[in-house]
Amino acid sequence: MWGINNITNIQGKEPLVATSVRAAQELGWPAELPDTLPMPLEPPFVWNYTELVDAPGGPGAPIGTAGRAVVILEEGAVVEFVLQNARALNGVAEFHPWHMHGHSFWVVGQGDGIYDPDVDVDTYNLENPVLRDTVNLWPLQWVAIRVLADNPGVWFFHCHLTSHVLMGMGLSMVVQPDKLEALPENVKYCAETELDEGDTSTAADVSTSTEGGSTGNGTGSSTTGEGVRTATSSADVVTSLLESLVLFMATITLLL
Ligand SMILES: [Cu+2]
Repeated sequence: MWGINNITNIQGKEPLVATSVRAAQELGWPAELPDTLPMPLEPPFVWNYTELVDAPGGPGAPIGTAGRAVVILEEGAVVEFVLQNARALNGVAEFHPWHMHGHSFWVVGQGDGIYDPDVDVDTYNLENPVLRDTVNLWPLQWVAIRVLADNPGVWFFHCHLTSHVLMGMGLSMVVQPDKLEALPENVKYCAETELDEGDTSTAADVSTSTEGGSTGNGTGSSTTGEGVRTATSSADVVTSLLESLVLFMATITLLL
């Protein structure tokens, strides 16, 4: 399994967007989301990420929890993620193409070794950073991105290697779900979704019948986002931070 700040992301029984909309409607926003693990702002355990976990100073063993990893955001928040590649337990450092749904982000920094905010922030490109929805986290490197959370919904941010995402390398950004439309009544628990008695409709029928229906902009995992912003506005957003969330990522594999 992979861990991000010691959390292995696993899918819950209920779609996270349903959990989020209900909590936002009942409790207001921001709200605590049931059955989720909020991502800590910094790694709970710090060691030399370019060395094995059992190297001197390391934790000595894989540590962590598993659940629905979330970052709870208000619309308009400017967020900085620092992704730190860490050597896996088998000694290999892999690369990870991290992809964000719902938003594009600016790649403001990238470097070798272990991220050091006292040094590396000064190397950021805040003048004309590239705008992307995927960035490679190379072996034993770090990368810093900034994103304007301006698209209400539940958006997966994850390594795009299929085996890695299935092994838990991802998190969900939950952005202002109180602004979503109510979900359709037939959004059920994932494990309980089934045809109603007497429902003989085919998949094609379902596709046709739902076409044109509006389910809000956060009910799926659309990769289309809301389009690309211009470089002119990127500089404005990148340099005029209203709120900055620094998030480290530490990756761990469990030996099977
Ligand atoms: Cu990966």
